[in-house]
Amino acid sequence: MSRISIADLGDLKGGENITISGWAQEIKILKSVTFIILRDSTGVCQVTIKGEPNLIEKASTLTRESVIMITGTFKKDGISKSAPEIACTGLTLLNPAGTPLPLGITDPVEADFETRFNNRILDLRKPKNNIIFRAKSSILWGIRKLMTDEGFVEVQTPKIVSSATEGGAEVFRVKYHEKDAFLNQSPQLYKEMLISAGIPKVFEVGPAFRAEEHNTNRHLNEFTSIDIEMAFSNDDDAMQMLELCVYQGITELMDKMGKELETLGYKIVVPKKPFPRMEYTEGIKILEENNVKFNFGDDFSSEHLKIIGSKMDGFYFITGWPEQVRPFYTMQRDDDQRFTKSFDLQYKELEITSGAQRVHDPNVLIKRLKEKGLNPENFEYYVSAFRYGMPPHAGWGLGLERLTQIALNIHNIREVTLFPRDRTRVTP
Ligand code: AMO
Repeated sequence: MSRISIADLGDLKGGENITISGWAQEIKILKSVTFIILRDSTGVCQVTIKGEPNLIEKASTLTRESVIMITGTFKKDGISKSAPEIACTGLTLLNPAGTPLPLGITDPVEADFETRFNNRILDLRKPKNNIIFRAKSSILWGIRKLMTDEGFVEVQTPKIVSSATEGGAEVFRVKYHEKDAFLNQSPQLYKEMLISAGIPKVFEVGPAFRAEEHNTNRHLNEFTSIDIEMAFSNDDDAMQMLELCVYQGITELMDKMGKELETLGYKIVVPKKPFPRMEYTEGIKILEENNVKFNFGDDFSSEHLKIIGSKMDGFYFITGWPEQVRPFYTMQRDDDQRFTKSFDLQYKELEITSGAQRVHDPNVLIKRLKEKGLNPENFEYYVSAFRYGMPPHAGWGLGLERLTQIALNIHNIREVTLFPRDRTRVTP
């Protein structure tokens, strides 16, 4: 079936015979003329049927959102000002849509959230929602390109694992033959092990699972984690690579889709590098200046981060986190062990990345595991990778959904997730 897209019509001179397929968005039967508004993933066009009783008959039985194929002549200067026009000579119904539609694609009043996400495939047909996933793909492509150019190897690590990495309570347990296993919260341990395996720069884009009970606009139970790990590197090297990644991802989006996104109401702003850096202790000072009581060693809550973030413009790092709030694999500062060589990348109150230089001495790692109340025996497969020559290394994990949220200025993380998994939703 030879087929062109609606966007391709812009390249035609007029008068060509064409075949085009898509969804019948609207059908209007008037006295002297019948119109079908046809939509595909690239736009809408107007199909005009005049004086062809057979075609008018077929059009009159069409239901909205049926899939059709139109043959006809492209009219350069048709009557429609807003959409390209095709004078129809043939109409084939490829698959009818049932009625009533649970949700209208062009209805001016937005359906409620539950209806939208219960009928997500229809919700995704709306151009403003559909474009989000091309944008997400474009951001990821920008990052993938950069990482590959920088010599990183893209890897795939297990998602069914035997130990939790980021906190025991937030892990999904799965039955694995005779044993219990977990869904991976992060590729953390495996990406570090690969440094010892002689792959000095690794990156991975994959699902991460968190059994968090939160019901917020920034938490999912399954999200896409972009992870990197670099050998012979410290926290500063990792931060510089992160800055570059965020910049490249958003630049790719701007270059490829900036104009198109703007027509749908999204405004893309490419961030300026370098991103400002603030120490954890400076964050505490800001809170105290705002009369907020805060105990050293606590994590900042989203309310705290709202206050701190209001002082910052765009992306910024918070560095030098106390060891209490960072995982066992995080390296402590040489000069003051209360602090770690770690960082978060923030955008206002939203955390989009955590990273650090890691412990590379197996004895320190075992000590840190114990201090965090974890049993080193459960991590032996990981610790053993440190026993035979593990280089110093650093890396980070970046949430692709949160980065997409920020790039498009979208409030709820579910909007940038095709089929979100949250506290109450596991279908569709
Ligand atoms: P962390 O647990 O901070 O660090 O996660 C890294 C980034 O992943 C995203 N993220 C989430 N996105 C949506 N829903 C969630 N429930 C969720 N949880 C986390 C955020 C966050 O900044 N192993 C470390 C990374 C490292 O040090 O390399 C880790 O996973 O954007």
